Amino acid sequence: MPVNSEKTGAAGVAKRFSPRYNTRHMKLLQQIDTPADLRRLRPEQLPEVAGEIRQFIIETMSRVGGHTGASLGAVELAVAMHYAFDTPRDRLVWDVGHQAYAHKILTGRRDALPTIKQYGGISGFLRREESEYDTFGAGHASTSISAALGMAIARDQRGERHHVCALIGDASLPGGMAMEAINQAGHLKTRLIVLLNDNEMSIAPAVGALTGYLNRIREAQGYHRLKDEVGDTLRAIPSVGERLRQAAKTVKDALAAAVLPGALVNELGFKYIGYVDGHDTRALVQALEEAKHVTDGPVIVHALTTKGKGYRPAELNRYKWHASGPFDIATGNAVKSSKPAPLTYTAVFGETMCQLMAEDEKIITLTAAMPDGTGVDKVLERFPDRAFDVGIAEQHCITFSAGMACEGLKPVAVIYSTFLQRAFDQIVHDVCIQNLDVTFFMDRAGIVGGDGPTHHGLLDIAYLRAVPHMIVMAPKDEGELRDMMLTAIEHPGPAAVRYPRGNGIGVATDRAPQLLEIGKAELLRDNGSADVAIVAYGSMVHPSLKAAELLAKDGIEATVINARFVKPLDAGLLLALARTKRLLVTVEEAYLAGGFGSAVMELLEENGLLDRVRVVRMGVPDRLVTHGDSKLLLAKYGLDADGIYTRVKENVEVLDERRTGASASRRV
Ligand SMILES: Cc1ncc(C[n+]2csc(CCOP(=O)(O)OP(=O)(O)O)c2C)c(N)n1
Repeated sequence: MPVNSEKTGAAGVAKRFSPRYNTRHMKLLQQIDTPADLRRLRPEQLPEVAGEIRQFIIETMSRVGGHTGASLGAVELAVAMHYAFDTPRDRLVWDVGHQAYAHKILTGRRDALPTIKQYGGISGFLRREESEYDTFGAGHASTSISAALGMAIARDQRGERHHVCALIGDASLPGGMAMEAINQAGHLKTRLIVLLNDNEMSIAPAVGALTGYLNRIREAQGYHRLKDEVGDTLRAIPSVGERLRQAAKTVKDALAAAVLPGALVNELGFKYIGYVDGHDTRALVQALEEAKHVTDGPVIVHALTTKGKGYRPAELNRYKWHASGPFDIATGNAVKSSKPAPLTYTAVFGETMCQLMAEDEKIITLTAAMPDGTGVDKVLERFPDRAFDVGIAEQHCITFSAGMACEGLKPVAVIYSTFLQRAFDQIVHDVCIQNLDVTFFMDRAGIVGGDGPTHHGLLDIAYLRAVPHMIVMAPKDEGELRDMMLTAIEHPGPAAVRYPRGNGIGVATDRAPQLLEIGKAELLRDNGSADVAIVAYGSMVHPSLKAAELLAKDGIEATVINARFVKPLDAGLLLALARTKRLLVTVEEAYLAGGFGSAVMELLEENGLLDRVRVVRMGVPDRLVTHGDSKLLLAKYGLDADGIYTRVKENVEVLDERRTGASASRRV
C-alpha cells in the first residue's frame, strides 16, 4: 500500500458495520465467498445467482444509495466473467468500476456492500488495495483496455498463459485512451478479450458516431433475423424459389455489409463475437469460452444490456437511475430529507448560464458526458444549437473549444475538477500558450464525499495556477458564483472558476451578475486592531468567518479576507498584511502542494517578507483522501470553523509564548 494513502481495505469492514440487509435468505449467494464457490455451481444455477445478487443490490442501494442502474445492468456480466474465467489468476479489468457491485459481491465483499462509499467502508469503485480481484484501480473512464493490454504483454513476457479480460461500457469505448489502446492491441496481436457492455447509455444517453455504429449493430440484429426469414420465404416458393433467393442474396450481402456486426472491429484487427444477450448467463459464458479460444489476437465480445435491468423504475428512467440516493423500493421514489435545502451550485450554474447565453450569442457551452451533473442539461434544452455534449472526451472538449475561440466564439467548458485533469496538455498547449478565450467551469472541486480519491477535485489549483495566462478563481457562495461566471466569460483569455459539490449556503441569486475586478480580494472582517489575518477562498471563506467569531470570543481579533482569485493574487493587499500582521493563515479546500498558500509564500519570498510574518497554510496534506461524508473528511483536515479556530489559536499562543519568552530573556 502506498505510504501516503489511507486504509480503506475491505478487511474487517464487514465486521465493523452490521448491515441490516443481508443475504441469509439468499440460498446460493450466502454460499459464495469467492468466485471459486461460484464456479462450483452448475451453469443452470447462474440465473438464480444473478437474481439473488440483483435483489441484494436493490435492497442495499435502497438504503445507502450508489450506482444502482449501472450495477444492475452488469450483474450477469460479472457472474459470467467469474464463471468463465479462473479469477484471480485470469485478470478482469473493469472500466470506471461504478458498475462492478456484483463483482464486489462475488469477490468476498458481499457483507460489506452496505458500507459502500461510507467512511471506513468499501470503495464505490475499484481499488487494488481492497481486493486481489480488483486488478486495476478505476473511477475515471476509458482506462481498462490500456491497462489490460499492459497486463497481457506482461503475461506474454513471463511466458504465462492466463487470460486478460477488460470490461468497458459503450460510452467509455469512444474515450480517446480506449481508442488508442484498441489501435495498439489490433497491431500487437496479443491475446486479449474485451467485453463490451453496450446499454446505449453513458450517464445520459450515449452520444457520437461510434454510438451510432453500435446502434446500427443493434438494429442489424432485427435485420439479420429478417434476412433469414425472407430467405426462407423465397426458398419456399415452388420451382423459382431457390433462384430468387440466390439473386436476392447479392443485394442482401451488400446491405448486410453496411450493417454487419463487427465489420469495423475486424478492420481494426479484432475478432468479433456477438451480439450476445448480456442478461443471458448461458449465452455470455458460451461467448466468453469462445473468446478464450481465440489465440491469434484480441477479441471483442459484444454484450447488449439494459441499464437498471430487473428494477422497473430504473429501467424506465435509465438516465436518472445511473446512480441514486436511498429510495423506496416499492415506488422508486427518493427518500429525501424533510429540510428544504438551498439551491446547489450546479443548479445556480445551469440557470445563470442560460441567462448569460440569452444575452450573448457568442457563448457556446460544452459538457463531456455530464449534462445533468454540471447543470448543462438546462442549457442543452434551451440552446440546442449552442451547447454540445461531446461524450467522455475531456481532451477533445478543450481543443474543440480552442478551435471555436480562434474563430471568435466564447466557448465555456464545464467539467468536473477531477475529469479536467485528463485535459491538462490541451489546457496548456491548445488554450494557454495561444492565450485563447476559453472559460473553464469546474464543478465538484474540493472534497466530493463518497466517490473518494479518484473523484476528489483537489489538484485543480496546483495544475491551473502554474500555467501562464490562466486566471483562477473560486466563489465563496452561489451569489458570487454568478459574478464569477460573468467575470470569467467576459475576460478575453483563459479563465477558470471552481466550485464545490452540493448546496450553496442559501444567499439570494436574483441580483444581476456583477463584473469583479480581476485579482482583487474582498475584505470581509477587519476592526483595524487585528494582528491575525485569515485569507481564504471559495468554500473556506464562510468557515473562516465563523472561526473569526469564535476567536473574538477568546479575545483574538482576526481580519478575514476573501481572496476570490488564486491567480492573479491581490499582491498589494497580501504584502500589506504581511507587513502589518504577525500571523497570516491561508485556508483552502485543495492540496497544499502548489496551492494558494504556496502562491502566497512565493509572493512573500519574492518581496523579502517571509521573516516578517508567521505564515500558516491550511489545506489538504500530501495524501490520498479516502471516501466518506464530506463534512467528516473536511473536519479531519481541520477545514471547518472549529479546525480553523483551533489552528489560529494554537499559533497565536506560540507567538505569545515567544513574545513573553523574548521579553523575559531581555529582562534577564
Ligand atoms: C474521464 C471520465 N469522465 C467522466 C466520467 C463520469 N462517468 C462515470 S460513469 C459514466 C458513464 C459511463 O458509461 P458507460 O461506460 O457506457 O457505462 P455504463 O454506466 O453505461 O454502464 C461517466 C460519464 C468518468 N468516470 N470519467
